[in-house]
Amino acid sequence: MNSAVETLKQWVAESDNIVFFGGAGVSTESGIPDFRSTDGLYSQHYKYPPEQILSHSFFEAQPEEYFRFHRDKLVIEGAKPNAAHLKLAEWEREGKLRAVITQNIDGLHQAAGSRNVLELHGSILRAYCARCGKKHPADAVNHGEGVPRCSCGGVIRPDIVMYEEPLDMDTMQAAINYIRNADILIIGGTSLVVYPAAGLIDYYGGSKLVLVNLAQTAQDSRADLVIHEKIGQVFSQL
Ligand code: CNA
Repeated sequence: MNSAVETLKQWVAESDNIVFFGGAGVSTESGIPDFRSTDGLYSQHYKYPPEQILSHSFFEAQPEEYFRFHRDKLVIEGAKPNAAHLKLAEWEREGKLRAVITQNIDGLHQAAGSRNVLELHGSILRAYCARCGKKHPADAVNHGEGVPRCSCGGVIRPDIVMYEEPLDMDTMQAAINYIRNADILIIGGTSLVVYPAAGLIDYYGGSKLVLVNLAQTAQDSRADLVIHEKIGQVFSQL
């Protein structure tokens, strides 16, 4: 175990107020591609960049293309929580971790047993009618062909926050409160470039800011501990 991981282990052992804030890199070891890694969705040369397809205006203008991408790239059959998801759930059960704040939409934290999960960008495991708001099983969105329709004629959409759409303010405020009051803030698997979520780091005022990310981020210099390794591999040592 290297000395940074050793230090993190020590900090975790002493704390009962850990908050975790993560992104797509938390799930790559579960087989779900992120956006910005070399084998991430940006490098896969889809017809349009992911941020364009996952935008509200694109969804409205070209729903067929949206659903093709959604089913092809966002829904990964059989993906299971990895060591990072499992460790976070364990810390919560032990009373050490207060909240998981995630930009992910894959539901893997809950699958691992985490209960207090703040999903900033929603979840592909929920769906609703874009016209009448009726809730629908996510299956219609995640599987099958073409554009799924509600009995009212509206399009059934995933309960995710698309680009150009606002984040839920209550979820954002709750995330801010957890981060403001955290003893240790561990940020993992996120490039910290997608706002407003990336701005959450500004609310942490403590002295144990930990970044666990494969690639460097623009925020590395602010952290008290930086680990450029795979998060599942790191967390399996904690
Ligand atoms: P991103 O911009 O793709 O950045 C991911 C970061 O994680 C990169 O800096 C990588 O270096 C790093 N990384 C990749 N694998 C690992 C690993 N095993 N261990 C540690 N670090 C790793 O993704 P962000 O989350 O920062 O961007 C925000 C978007 C991506 C959010 O809106 C997400 O909803 C969206 N997204 C989510 C998923 C998902 O739900 N699993 C998948 C793809 C994209």
